[in-house]
Amino acid sequence: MKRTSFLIMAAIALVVVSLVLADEWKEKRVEAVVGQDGVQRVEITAGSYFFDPNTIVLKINVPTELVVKKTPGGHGHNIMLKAPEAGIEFDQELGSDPLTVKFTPTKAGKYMFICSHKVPFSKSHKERGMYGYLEVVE
Ligand SMILES: [Cu+2]
Repeated sequence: MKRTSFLIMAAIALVVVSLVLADEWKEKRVEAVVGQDGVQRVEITAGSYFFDPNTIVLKINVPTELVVKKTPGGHGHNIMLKAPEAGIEFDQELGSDPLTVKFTPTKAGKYMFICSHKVPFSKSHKERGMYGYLEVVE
């Protein structure tokens, strides 16, 4: 009986540890606000291995600027999304200066952006949680 409860405790501990160590993705949602110049702007911070926010609601047919800042040091990252049918297409490396990605979304929908970096024999940055969504709404 004692041995059984020890095994159960060990199993529970293992689950807890693996949950803590898992690369988890939690939604951080933001709705773009249209500025006086008619442009909707959102600032995004990119780091190992996340985009913050990672769910961005955009209005359709409104010029958009995503200002992407990389956290200092650490790994190199990029931001990539290819949805030309929706007027959204970018693939740019992030440097120490903020990067401004400009486009006008023309089709409602949910589009995934990612960091496409990957080191051989290891998980890709996307697999580690470095992805997010643009939700284009009417
Ligand atoms: Cu990356």
